[in-house]
Amino acid sequence: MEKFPTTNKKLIVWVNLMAKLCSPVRIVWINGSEEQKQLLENESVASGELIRLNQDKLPGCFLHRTAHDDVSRTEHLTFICTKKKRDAGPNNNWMSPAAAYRKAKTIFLNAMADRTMYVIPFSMGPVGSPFSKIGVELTDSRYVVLNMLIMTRCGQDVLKQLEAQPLQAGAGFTKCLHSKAKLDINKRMILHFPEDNTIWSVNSGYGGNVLLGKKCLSLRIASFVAKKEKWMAEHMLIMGIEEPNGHVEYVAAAFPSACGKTNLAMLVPPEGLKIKGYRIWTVGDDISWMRVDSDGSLWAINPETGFFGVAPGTNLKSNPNMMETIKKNTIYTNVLLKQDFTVWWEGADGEVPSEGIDWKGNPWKPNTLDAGGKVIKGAHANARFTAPIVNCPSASFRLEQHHGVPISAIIFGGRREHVAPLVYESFNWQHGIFVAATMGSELTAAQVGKLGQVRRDPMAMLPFCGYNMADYFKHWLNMGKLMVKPPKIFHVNWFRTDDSGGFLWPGFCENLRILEWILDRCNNKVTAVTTPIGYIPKPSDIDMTGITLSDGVLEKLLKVDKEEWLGELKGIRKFFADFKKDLPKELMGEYDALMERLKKYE
Ligand code: GTP
Ligand code: SPV
Ligand code: MN
Repeated sequence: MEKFPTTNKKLIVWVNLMAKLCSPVRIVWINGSEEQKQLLENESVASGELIRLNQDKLPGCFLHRTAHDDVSRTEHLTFICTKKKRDAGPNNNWMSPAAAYRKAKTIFLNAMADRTMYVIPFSMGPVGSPFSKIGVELTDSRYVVLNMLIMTRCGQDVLKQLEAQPLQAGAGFTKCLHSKAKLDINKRMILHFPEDNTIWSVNSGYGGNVLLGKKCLSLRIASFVAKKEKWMAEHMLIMGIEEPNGHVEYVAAAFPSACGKTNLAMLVPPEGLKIKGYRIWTVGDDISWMRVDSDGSLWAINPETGFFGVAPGTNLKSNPNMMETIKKNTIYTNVLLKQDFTVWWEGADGEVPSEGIDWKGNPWKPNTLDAGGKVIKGAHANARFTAPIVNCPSASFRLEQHHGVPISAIIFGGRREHVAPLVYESFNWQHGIFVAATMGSELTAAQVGKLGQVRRDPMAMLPFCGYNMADYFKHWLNMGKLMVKPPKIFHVNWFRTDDSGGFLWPGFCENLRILEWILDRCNNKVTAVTTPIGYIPKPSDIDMTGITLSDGVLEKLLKVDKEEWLGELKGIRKFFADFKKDLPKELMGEYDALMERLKKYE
């Protein structure tokens, strides 16, 4: 056994205790060195966990395939384990901590008997920033280690920071235990113990379930901590929009999984707007930690250092910056392997390959049907890549700044064929929280469930809020009171369809036109039309230089339909009812006011 490279007693005791439970053959501490990373890559290739891709075309890149039933987050197997069931809320699956530990211990027992246990000290946020939190993940998966090395700041610097931390509230580390065990879906559990600052995940090897710094720590545990410490942990991208005069305004945007955060965060200005000289700076594509700084504004950091992005649909047209980002030092998961050891997915650039090895590891040819008559996909719909932010041509120059960036606007959005207009602005902070708390979206391949079904996904946090969402709404209301000038709150929908199901809005880079209106509103440069649901743009205030939509399409995109919204209110009422008397009265007040405004609307 290697000597432990730390003097932190709590850490030493805990690692020993977990090792006793899982019985690994050895313990290896991740130090963050290039040398150790290469060793792990070589071992992974030898064991078959990774396939080394064509090093001329994709230097430093690898392919990984998960188990066939382990391809997206399993929300039904994800639990918040608090002493009181009420504290987990109707938005979470709940287990008592005692029952959860007891059950999980039987699964973790000797789970690493023939394996190495890796100890990954990691920092979410720049090491030493007042925003940052430290975690330590124990895992028996090299794939997890190599992904964590891309997604977080790992290694010796973090251990040093942990040792230097004074014994203050908020210090310490999140104890994260992961084992692939037998990848048995029937014994898969993703357990969060916010009261113990602990996460246990077992029998999965899929990203969101096992890269414990990501959704588990940075959202579920962090949201719980953030409420206590008066800050916010959100499922949001952060981007800077450099205006023609060189001034950069930052916005944060929350869309549910696979609804366009990554694409928006790194968009390239469209032809028609290029002449204005806009430039986009990517701060983050998935998670935002925000706090009120001494100036009374809301400041945000991205706690991660990498992207874990959806592959299908990513191409030079939809996301040229990402195509550049994933050319090197990238781990691809569940994509198609081409004959020349490069990769492909549905919606990639160029021609469909004539053959390859599909995400399940089977020989593949286009348009082959499965037993049920469905076309066999080369890549899984939730195939992903893990790539370092620093590879991204639009990576913000403020990524390492300890205080982050100031946020001018918060944008919420969902995937809605109908009802929600292209963009609208809330009347004020409280109304904005109502808009966010009631947002709906159609399910995607990022979660296990029925595709296309609309579900309420408040703030895009339904799967990630680590406590009772009624208390989360209260926390949002309270945060507004701490700010001198809270950001304006908007809602967008890129996914409205026409009668034949086609998207009405071209989306992707064209979304900058909507961001432009949003910033104009923040800077009081344009007036707007008042509707019952909020302010919408006058069509003439959206700069459409360079694109033409058919007559009436923009009006259709911006339409607020009274009957549709009255229907929407029914769904909202049903959703609110789940929170019983815990729901903040302000939200019911907003509901009633919207109802009144709609009744009067023609
Ligand atoms: P997570 O990583 O799961 O949190 O998702 P994300 O929100 O980052 O999603 P991502 O940007 O990867 O979006 C994935 C899907 O949204 C792909 O199918 C894209 O093609 C689609 N998409 C993104 N932006 C747009 C848009 O403006 N219009 C349309 N129609 N589709 C979009
Ligand atoms: C999401 O599903 O929202 C993701 C991917 O960002 S995962 O990390 O797997 O949760
Ligand atoms: Mn996400």
